[in-house]
Amino acid sequence: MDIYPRGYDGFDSFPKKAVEMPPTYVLVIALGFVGVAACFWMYMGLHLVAPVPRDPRRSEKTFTTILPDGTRSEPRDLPCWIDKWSAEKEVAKRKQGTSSSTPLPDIPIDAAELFISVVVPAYNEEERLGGMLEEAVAYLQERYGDAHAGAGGKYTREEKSTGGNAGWEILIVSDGSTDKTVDTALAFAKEHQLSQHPVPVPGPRTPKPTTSTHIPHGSIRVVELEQNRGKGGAVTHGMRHVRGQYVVFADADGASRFSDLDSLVEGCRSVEDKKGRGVAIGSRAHLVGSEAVVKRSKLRNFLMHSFHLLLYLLTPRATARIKDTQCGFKLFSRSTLPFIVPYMHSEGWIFDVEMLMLAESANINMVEVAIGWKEVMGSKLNVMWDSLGMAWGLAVLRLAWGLGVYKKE
Ligand SMILES: Nc1nc2c(ncn2[C@@H]2O[C@H](COP(=O)(O)OP(=O)(O)O)[C@@H](O)[C@H]2O)c(=O)[nH]1
Ligand SMILES: [Mg+2]
Repeated sequence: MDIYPRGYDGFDSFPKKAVEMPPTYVLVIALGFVGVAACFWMYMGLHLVAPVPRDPRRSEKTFTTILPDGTRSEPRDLPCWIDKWSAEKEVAKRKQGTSSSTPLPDIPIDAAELFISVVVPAYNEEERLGGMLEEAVAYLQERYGDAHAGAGGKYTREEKSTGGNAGWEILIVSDGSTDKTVDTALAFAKEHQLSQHPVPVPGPRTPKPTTSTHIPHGSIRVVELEQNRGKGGAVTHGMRHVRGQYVVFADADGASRFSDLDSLVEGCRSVEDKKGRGVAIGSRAHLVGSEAVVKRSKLRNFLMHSFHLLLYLLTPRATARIKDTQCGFKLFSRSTLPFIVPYMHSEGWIFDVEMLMLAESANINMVEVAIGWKEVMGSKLNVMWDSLGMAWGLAVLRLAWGLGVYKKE
């Protein structure tokens, strides 16, 4: 059937009327306005979506440990280098006045009290934490010795100068855990402090351990965040309260081979600048193609490669060159901390990238060190959602840096 009225012969039969275009300069001005408005709203929107870490609550600035008689301590004030440092910085700023454009001089932080601090972010880790701690304390005690006695371990005695610091501490930051993570940590500390031959706890690398390590009292401290913040929030909180000359963070599941810690310390020392600043990044890049990585789901590997591409495109040069930014085993020398920790924003999985970008922006040398790794059952990472979250987090982070929403002040 013919559905068009008689006489219709296509568009050409419509009356032709010339549409009058506005002059080019009007178009350019209008486009300019749209561009400026878009930037303005993006900038305002960024302020809304860019994470701003909340201040620590009173109880989060305390820790619990096991006393020499085996009882659980009352919450005690957690030593905190950053509070004193921030106050001194404020005073220096005021003295200098707002009009001065000369950069503030570096303000040093409290001196180290021991050789190494291990920060362990732990979110509902009652199952996995014990095995990780078993492996960690065996290594720490043997290598770095007893902080109380001032007696060093093998590393301190035989190998390198440690600036007079011996000993170690573990700071477990329970990230709003709702299971028995805290009790597990303190029960482990009690058993390993009181008994000369504690009952060993199986871990990912030693499913049937035969020996265990007696540890000095107070070397394991537990801090509890009132609400879950995410791995980045937990690690940053821990790093604000460390006493070590070196600081490493490690996952609670024991996925990284703890005995690779010395390689991180050595790696860091090899790149430290005159101010003693350096970062050593545990890396699993050499394992790509190996069983550990191939065993992961195809989706996880695909997302990993996409994330690498995004990182390469979005991050500045030195950070983009790091092959494995996400490894949960990174070490910082103490004098590096005030260039990174006070300026952290990311609460979730993308925090590693922010740490590296901050190090890069302060011209701190970074080195990647190959470490052993074992996928451990029970990961709470949701591959799909957390990957999307990381991509979003990275974009927000990059924009917030680029547009001056995040400042180093
Ligand atoms: N999933 C998760 N892990 C957290 C959180 N806060 C701290 N963590 C710790 O982050 C570390 C890595 O977590 P894991 O689930 O093993 O992730 P994966 O190794 O990337 O698969 C562990 O020590 C967790 O306990 C959180 O909010 N969610
Ligand atoms: Mg893990």
